[in-house]
Amino acid sequence: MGLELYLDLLSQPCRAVYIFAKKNNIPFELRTVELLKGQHHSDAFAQVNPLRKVPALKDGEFTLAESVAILLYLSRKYKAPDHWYPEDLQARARVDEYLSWQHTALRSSCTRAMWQKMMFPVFLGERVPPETLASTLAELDSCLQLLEDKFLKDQDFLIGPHISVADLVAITELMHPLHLGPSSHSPSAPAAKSSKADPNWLPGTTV
Ligand SMILES: N[C@@H](CCC(=O)N[C@@H](CS)C(=O)NCC(=O)O)C(=O)O
Repeated sequence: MGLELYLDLLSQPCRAVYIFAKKNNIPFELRTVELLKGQHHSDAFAQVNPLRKVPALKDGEFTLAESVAILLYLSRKYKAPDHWYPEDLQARARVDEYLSWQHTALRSSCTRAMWQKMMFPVFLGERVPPETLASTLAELDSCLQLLEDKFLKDQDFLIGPHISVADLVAITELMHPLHLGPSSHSPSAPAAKSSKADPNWLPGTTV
């Protein structure tokens, strides 16, 4: 059996892995794991990823969890063009810096905003206190400001003039707040730059 990717495209890190594999013509079998049906808790999936989260990868007998590890594995194994994960020591360190930062910063802010603005009220019928939501959105705003000030600056992409895995990880996270409506700090700068300024851009359509 060749490469298998266990994904649910509702998930941001799964979309980053999916776009990367598609864009780089990496042959894989898509194994859909429907989170909303709880399929990630099945015993069969636990054999692939005992952490019971998507994305996950199986390559022969080798299994791997964590989107960043999966992206880097694919990039190395399939020798993706250099700009995705540059060989240059300092350029690579910049990508690593972003990938390390985003877990506890942009990813957690975007996820919290999505749950409080959409998942709790719309799917679970639970009201989120306005002050809780306001504080979450303020935190998201300051995170977006850091994203611009520290990483994007006046560049086209997070690491410079070319797209890297950092941009994929960022844009798939940013799609959530973009679809939740405007915020006082527009996340459109990095998203727009990486998406050629089309607010309707969806991954997979233009990359
Ligand atoms: N750090 C992990 C996060 C993976 C993750 O949180 N996946 C979510 C979907 S976005 C999941 O599988 N959630 C199921 C659960 O927590 O029960 C990564 O980057 O791959």
